[in-house]
Amino acid sequence: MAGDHQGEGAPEPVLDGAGLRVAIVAARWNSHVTLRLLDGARRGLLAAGVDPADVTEDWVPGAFELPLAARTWAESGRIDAVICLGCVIRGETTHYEAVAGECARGIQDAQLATGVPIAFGALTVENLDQALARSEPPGGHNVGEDGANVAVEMARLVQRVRSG
Ligand code: INI
Repeated sequence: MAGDHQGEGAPEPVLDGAGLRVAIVAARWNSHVTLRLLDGARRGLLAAGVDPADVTEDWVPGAFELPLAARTWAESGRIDAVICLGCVIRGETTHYEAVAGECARGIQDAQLATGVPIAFGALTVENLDQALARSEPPGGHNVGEDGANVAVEMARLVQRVRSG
Protein backbone atom coordinates (compact mmCIF):
# COMPACT_ATOMS: atom_id res chain seq x y z
CA MET A 1 0.00 0.00 0.00
CA ALA A 2 1.45 3.36 -0.97
CA GLY A 3 2.83 5.30 1.97
CA ASP A 4 2.00 2.49 4.38
CA HIS A 5 4.70 1.13 6.66
CA GLN A 6 2.37 -0.38 9.22
CA GLY A 7 2.47 -3.83 7.67
CA GLU A 8 6.24 -4.24 7.66
CA GLY A 9 7.26 -7.88 8.07
CA ALA A 10 3.75 -9.26 7.54
CA PRO A 11 2.93 -11.16 4.34
CA GLU A 12 1.53 -9.05 1.52
CA PRO A 13 -2.09 -9.92 0.71
CA VAL A 14 -2.70 -11.66 -2.59
CA LEU A 15 -5.31 -9.45 -4.21
CA ASP A 16 -7.32 -11.47 -6.70
CA GLY A 17 -10.55 -9.65 -7.39
CA ALA A 18 -11.63 -11.61 -10.47
CA GLY A 19 -15.33 -12.38 -10.25
CA LEU A 20 -15.94 -10.31 -7.13
CA ARG A 21 -18.94 -7.97 -7.11
CA VAL A 22 -18.34 -4.74 -5.24
CA ALA A 23 -20.58 -1.82 -4.28
CA ILE A 24 -19.00 1.59 -3.80
CA VAL A 25 -20.96 4.14 -1.79
CA ALA A 26 -19.68 7.71 -1.77
CA ALA A 27 -20.77 10.77 0.20
CA ARG A 28 -21.51 14.01 -1.69
CA TRP A 29 -20.41 16.15 1.26
CA ASN A 30 -16.87 17.34 0.49
CA SER A 31 -17.22 15.87 -2.99
CA HIS A 32 -14.00 17.63 -4.08
CA VAL A 33 -12.32 15.01 -1.87
CA THR A 34 -14.68 12.05 -2.22
CA LEU A 35 -14.39 12.19 -6.01
CA ARG A 36 -10.64 11.71 -5.55
CA LEU A 37 -11.33 8.77 -3.24
CA LEU A 38 -13.69 7.34 -5.86
CA ASP A 39 -10.92 7.54 -8.46
CA GLY A 40 -8.65 5.68 -6.05
CA ALA A 41 -11.24 2.99 -5.33
CA ARG A 42 -11.88 2.41 -9.05
CA ARG A 43 -8.15 2.25 -9.68
CA GLY A 44 -7.58 -0.22 -6.85
CA LEU A 45 -10.39 -2.53 -7.95
CA LEU A 46 -9.16 -2.51 -11.53
CA ALA A 47 -5.59 -3.28 -10.42
CA ALA A 48 -6.89 -6.21 -8.35
CA GLY A 49 -8.70 -7.65 -11.37
CA VAL A 50 -12.27 -6.70 -10.49
CA ASP A 51 -14.34 -6.30 -13.66
CA PRO A 52 -15.79 -2.75 -13.83
CA ALA A 53 -19.09 -4.37 -14.91
CA ASP A 54 -19.20 -5.99 -11.45
CA VAL A 55 -18.89 -2.65 -9.65
CA THR A 56 -21.86 -0.46 -8.68
CA GLU A 57 -21.57 3.14 -7.54
CA ASP A 58 -24.05 5.09 -5.42
CA TRP A 59 -24.01 8.51 -3.84
CA VAL A 60 -25.46 9.48 -0.46
CA PRO A 61 -25.79 12.96 1.08
CA GLY A 62 -23.05 12.67 3.71
CA ALA A 63 -20.87 10.33 5.75
CA PHE A 64 -23.68 9.87 8.25
CA GLU A 65 -25.72 8.09 5.55
CA LEU A 66 -22.95 5.71 4.46
CA PRO A 67 -23.78 2.91 6.95
CA LEU A 68 -27.41 2.53 5.84
CA ALA A 69 -26.50 2.45 2.16
CA ALA A 70 -23.67 -0.02 2.85
CA ARG A 71 -25.89 -2.25 4.97
CA THR A 72 -28.64 -2.27 2.34
CA TRP A 73 -26.14 -3.43 -0.27
CA ALA A 74 -24.63 -5.96 2.13
CA GLU A 75 -28.08 -7.44 2.83
CA SER A 76 -28.96 -7.61 -0.87
CA GLY A 77 -27.03 -10.84 -1.44
CA ARG A 78 -25.84 -9.40 -4.75
CA ILE A 79 -22.37 -8.20 -3.76
CA ASP A 80 -19.25 -9.60 -2.05
CA ALA A 81 -17.99 -6.39 -0.45
CA VAL A 82 -18.77 -2.71 -0.02
CA ILE A 83 -16.44 0.30 -0.02
CA CYS A 84 -17.62 3.40 1.84
CA LEU A 85 -16.07 6.73 0.83
CA GLY A 86 -16.53 9.95 2.77
CA CYS A 87 -14.71 12.95 4.16
CA VAL A 88 -15.40 14.60 7.51
CA ILE A 89 -13.24 17.64 8.27
CA ARG A 90 -13.07 18.66 11.92
CA GLY A 91 -12.41 22.32 11.27
CA GLU A 92 -15.55 22.61 9.17
CA THR A 93 -18.16 21.09 11.42
CA THR A 94 -19.25 21.45 14.99
CA HIS A 95 -20.74 17.98 14.99
CA TYR A 96 -17.57 16.32 13.68
CA GLU A 97 -17.52 13.74 16.48
CA ALA A 98 -21.14 12.75 15.88
CA VAL A 99 -20.84 12.43 12.10
CA ALA A 100 -17.42 10.74 12.09
CA GLY A 101 -18.18 8.51 15.08
CA GLU A 102 -21.57 7.36 13.87
CA CYS A 103 -20.21 6.71 10.41
CA ALA A 104 -17.46 4.45 11.78
CA ARG A 105 -19.75 2.73 14.27
CA GLY A 106 -22.48 2.19 11.69
CA ILE A 107 -20.09 0.70 9.17
CA GLN A 108 -18.60 -1.69 11.70
CA ASP A 109 -22.07 -2.68 12.94
CA ALA A 110 -23.19 -3.29 9.36
CA GLN A 111 -20.30 -5.55 8.42
CA LEU A 112 -20.53 -7.54 11.65
CA ALA A 113 -24.32 -7.90 11.35
CA THR A 114 -24.25 -9.00 7.72
CA GLY A 115 -20.94 -10.84 7.45
CA VAL A 116 -20.17 -8.85 4.31
CA PRO A 117 -16.88 -6.91 4.38
CA ILE A 118 -17.36 -3.14 4.34
CA ALA A 119 -14.21 -1.06 3.88
CA PHE A 120 -14.03 2.14 5.91
CA GLY A 121 -12.79 4.59 3.30
CA ALA A 122 -14.09 7.66 5.09
CA LEU A 123 -11.49 10.28 5.95
CA THR A 124 -11.79 11.86 9.39
CA VAL A 125 -9.28 14.69 9.33
CA GLU A 126 -8.40 18.06 10.83
CA ASN A 127 -8.26 20.10 7.63
CA LEU A 128 -8.42 20.05 3.83
CA ASP A 129 -4.65 19.59 3.45
CA GLN A 130 -4.82 16.31 5.35
CA ALA A 131 -7.79 15.22 3.24
CA LEU A 132 -5.93 15.94 -0.01
CA ALA A 133 -2.82 14.10 1.25
CA ARG A 134 -4.95 10.98 1.76
CA SER A 135 -6.71 11.12 -1.60
CA GLU A 136 -3.79 11.49 -3.99
CA PRO A 137 -3.58 10.67 -7.70
CA PRO A 138 -1.91 7.47 -8.98
CA GLY A 139 1.36 6.73 -7.19
CA GLY A 140 0.37 8.61 -4.05
CA HIS A 141 -1.57 7.62 -0.96
CA ASN A 142 -5.28 7.27 -1.57
CA VAL A 143 -7.62 5.87 1.08
CA GLY A 144 -10.13 4.94 -1.63
CA GLU A 145 -7.47 2.70 -3.16
CA ASP A 146 -6.74 1.26 0.29
CA GLY A 147 -10.47 0.57 0.60
CA ALA A 148 -10.46 -1.35 -2.66
CA ASN A 149 -7.59 -3.52 -1.43
CA VAL A 150 -9.35 -4.12 1.88
CA ALA A 151 -12.59 -5.07 0.13
CA VAL A 152 -10.87 -7.63 -2.10
CA GLU A 153 -8.72 -9.11 0.68
CA MET A 154 -11.61 -9.44 3.12
CA ALA A 155 -14.07 -10.77 0.54
CA ARG A 156 -11.60 -13.54 -0.29
CA LEU A 157 -10.98 -14.30 3.39
CA VAL A 158 -14.70 -14.61 4.07
CA GLN A 159 -15.18 -16.84 1.01
CA ARG A 160 -12.23 -19.06 1.97
CA VAL A 161 -13.30 -19.57 5.56
CA ARG A 162 -16.97 -20.16 4.66
CA SER A 163 -16.10 -22.72 2.00
CA GLY A 164 -14.06 -24.69 4.57
N1 INI B 1 -21.00 14.98 6.20
C1 INI B 1 -19.79 14.64 5.70
O1 INI B 1 -19.70 13.63 4.99
N2 INI B 1 -18.70 15.37 6.01
C2 INI B 1 -18.76 16.46 6.80
O2 INI B 1 -17.68 17.11 7.04
C3 INI B 1 -20.01 16.86 7.32
N3 INI B 1 -20.12 18.04 8.13
O3 INI B 1 -19.19 18.86 8.12
O4 INI B 1 -21.13 18.24 8.80
C4 INI B 1 -21.14 16.07 7.01
N4 INI B 1 -22.36 16.38 7.49
C5 INI B 1 -23.59 15.87 6.93
C6 INI B 1 -23.98 14.51 7.52
O5 INI B 1 -23.13 13.49 7.04
C7 INI B 1 -25.41 14.16 7.13
O6 INI B 1 -25.50 14.06 5.72
C8 INI B 1 -26.44 15.16 7.63
O7 INI B 1 -26.31 15.37 9.03
C9 INI B 1 -27.88 14.68 7.33
O8 INI B 1 -28.15 13.43 7.96
